[in-house]
Amino acid sequence: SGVESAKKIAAYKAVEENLPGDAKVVGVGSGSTVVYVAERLGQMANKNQFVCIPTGFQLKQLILDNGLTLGTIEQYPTIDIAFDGADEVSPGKLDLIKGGGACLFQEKLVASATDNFVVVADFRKKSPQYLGTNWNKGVPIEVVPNSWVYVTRRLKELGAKQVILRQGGSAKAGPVITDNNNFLIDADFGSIKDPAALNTKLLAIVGVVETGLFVNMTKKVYFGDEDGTHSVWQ
Ligand code: DER
Repeated sequence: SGVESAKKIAAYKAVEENLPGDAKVVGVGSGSTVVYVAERLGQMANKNQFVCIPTGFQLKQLILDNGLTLGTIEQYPTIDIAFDGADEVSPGKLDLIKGGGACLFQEKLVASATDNFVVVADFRKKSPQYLGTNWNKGVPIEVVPNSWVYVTRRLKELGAKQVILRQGGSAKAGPVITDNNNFLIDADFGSIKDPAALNTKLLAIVGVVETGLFVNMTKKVYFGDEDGTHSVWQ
């Protein structure tokens, strides 16, 4: 499909054009687009020279499936380059909404451990201006389980229009449990004109572990476009 081939070209071009020949530690995020990042890394001639740092259970498996060497962020707290997907990207500052895949904590940890954070996404993820425009499922927020009702109250006081504890649906009775044994709340703030300010307010709420607002962290974004080409925002 147009979306699937867009994901693939974004991922392949991002790896081909940014993976340093002497890379030692490579972070790989979560989701469906980074599947192609792991695939392309697995084809690189220098694949045995670097270790890959996962951002959750999905990526541990994907790294091993592609014959890549698995490392941990405990062993490698400094990462040469990291690739990850996004749910929405704002033009200009390249701020992101992430967390659609419920892996935002380890994704943000890996993204903060590198100076070379490269995002890969299909054309649907481009925001026309502000975050919260195309992505309408709210800002994903990881919370300590027993704080979720209190955090919900505080988010509504901050002006969230809708606050939902993410449920497992048909996959799991009850709330989604993250890879870090926490809950996820999706808080809809509509169009977000100042993601940095909102992120600061969210992080100040007791019980909030991390947010899906990736502010001032992204170096480049590779998009696969509908016409089969790719474009780069930086
Ligand atoms: O949760 C995330 O932030 C993931 O990176 C994910 O949402 C990216 O989406 P994708 O499956 O369309 O790549």
